Amino acid sequence: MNVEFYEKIWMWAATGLLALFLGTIVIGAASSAVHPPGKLETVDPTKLLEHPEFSQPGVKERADGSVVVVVLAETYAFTPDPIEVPANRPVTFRLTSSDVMHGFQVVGTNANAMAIPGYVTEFTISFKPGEYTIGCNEYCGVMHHNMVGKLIAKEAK
Ligand SMILES: [Cu+2]
Repeated sequence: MNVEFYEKIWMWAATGLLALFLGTIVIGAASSAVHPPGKLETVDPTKLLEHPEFSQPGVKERADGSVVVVVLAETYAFTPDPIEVPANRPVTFRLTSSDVMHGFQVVGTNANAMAIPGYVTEFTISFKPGEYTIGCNEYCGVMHHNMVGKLIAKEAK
C-alpha cells in the first residue's frame, strides 16, 4: 500500500495529538486527585422522605469526630443551604437527587460531583476558611441558573 508522504505526516500528527490529549487527562486526573464518586450505593428516589438519612439532610458529626454533610439536590435548590462546615478538616459529602440529575460544584475548590437520582455520590474534601458558592452545573430545567447555594467553612475556635 502506498501512503503519500504528507498523509503519513498527518497520520502521525493525529496519533501524537490523541496521545497528548489522553496524557493530559491522565496527568490532570492524577495530580488534581480527580476521582469518580465513591462506592456504588443506591437509594430509592421516590422514598427519600422516609429514608433515614436523606429525609433529614444536614451537617452531622459522626462518633469518630468526622463530619458528614448529607445533601439533597432538587429542582432548584440544595438542602441544607447554607452548609456550615469546619475548615481544615476532612468533610464527607453524601448527595443524591430526588428528581433529575444535578451538579454539585463548590466553586474554587476540587469539589465537583453529580447528584443522580437513585444513587448516592460520596466524596471527602477539606476547605480553607471562607465562603464558597455552590453551583449546579448539570442543566436541570428552566430555573437551572438559579440553582445556587452557599458553603461556609469556619475555623475552629
Ligand atoms: Cu441545575
